[in-house]
Amino acid sequence: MSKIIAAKTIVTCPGRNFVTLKIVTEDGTYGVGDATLNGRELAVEAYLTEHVIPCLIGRDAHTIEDIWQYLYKGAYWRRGPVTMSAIAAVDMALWDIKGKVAGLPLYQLLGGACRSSVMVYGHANGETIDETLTNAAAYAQQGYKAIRLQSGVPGMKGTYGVSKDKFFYEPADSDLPKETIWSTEKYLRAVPELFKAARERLGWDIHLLHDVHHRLTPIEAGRLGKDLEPYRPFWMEDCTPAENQENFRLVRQHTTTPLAVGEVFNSIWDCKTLIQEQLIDYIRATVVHAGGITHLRKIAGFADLYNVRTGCHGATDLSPISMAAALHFDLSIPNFGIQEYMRHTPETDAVFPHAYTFEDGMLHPGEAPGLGVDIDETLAAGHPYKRAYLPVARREDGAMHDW
Ligand code: CS2
Ligand code: MG
Repeated sequence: MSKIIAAKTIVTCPGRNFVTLKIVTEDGTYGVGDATLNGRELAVEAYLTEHVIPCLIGRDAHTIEDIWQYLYKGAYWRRGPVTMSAIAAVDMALWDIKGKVAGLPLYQLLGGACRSSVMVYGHANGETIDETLTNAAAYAQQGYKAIRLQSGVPGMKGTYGVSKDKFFYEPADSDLPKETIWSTEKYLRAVPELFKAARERLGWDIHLLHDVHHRLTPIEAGRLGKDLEPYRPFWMEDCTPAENQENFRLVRQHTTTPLAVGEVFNSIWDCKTLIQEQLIDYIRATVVHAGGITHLRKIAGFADLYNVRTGCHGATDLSPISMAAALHFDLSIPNFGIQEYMRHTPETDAVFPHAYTFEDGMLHPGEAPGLGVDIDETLAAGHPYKRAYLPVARREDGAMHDW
């Protein structure tokens, strides 16, 4: 028994907003969990403070599965990004505590390492194909084995994935949602050109990825997948919205390009059909938005039965706590595929000191007990919350489109 005696949230904005949960037990051990939901941060913060923390006090921090079930079933209102991010934060913090008490890095508690380190992909983007590929070549130079390519589309302003600051892409950059313009036709012409040029310039010994960000209909996605086949992409991500999982049947009928989806999923129910019917190759559900390590392990176990591998979301709006949790998880499961790794800014790294390290295109969570990541509360207090929104997209006739 290790009784929970206190818990609190910490909201900080070292360049972007992060919400952290800290749980303390009677012997003074504490654990940290990420509760960041981009653009809706304070909803999760309030959910934790008002509705979860009071229920945690006095419980045994070691009963991770029971607390998970208590928060999930006990809420009555199941699933959804706010609830599942709050549960995830508790779950991460409790695994952190268990690791610290055991004196073991979390991956050891999850069954031990299945691989020596975790292959990650970086983000190369630019206004033009040339600029994108110059950035991609720089990633390759740093040892990256996999790179995501996003490039500006001629005739379209503000394409998804193209940043002002090339090194640290941060889409949530305005006080109110910024409006961008979208043209499916222009986009569908541009992406195959990008991949053709990429293979000519970067060769074939590097994995290339692309994120469609839910912008296409299933048949348009099928066409893009087919057009990209000659360049052998590692995956085509979020090619069409997945609320209707059957959408992917149509995409699958038309292309052999591997499909990845799931960064906005909250639970195993969001991907049950996708996995069971083998409509996807990579599931991108992630620790913070899909109910924590406890639930993500269930998703991965289910996916393994159907030859679906993982490719956890790892954008900068997931704090280093989520990154650490993802790395322990990635190291320990048999059907790991790839891990997204968008580097955090030095300000964020200073607020969240961490044990994970990058070498030669691979990440390792390190050997510190628990998650191996902490929060410097004094530094965090120096960066107060600042409202920030993701952009929205409109078609050329003004109608709303998926951003
Ligand atoms: C993206 C994200 O990393 C990705 O694949 O789709 O940048 C996404 O836009 C943000 O995480 C949204 O919060
Ligand atoms: Mg994405």
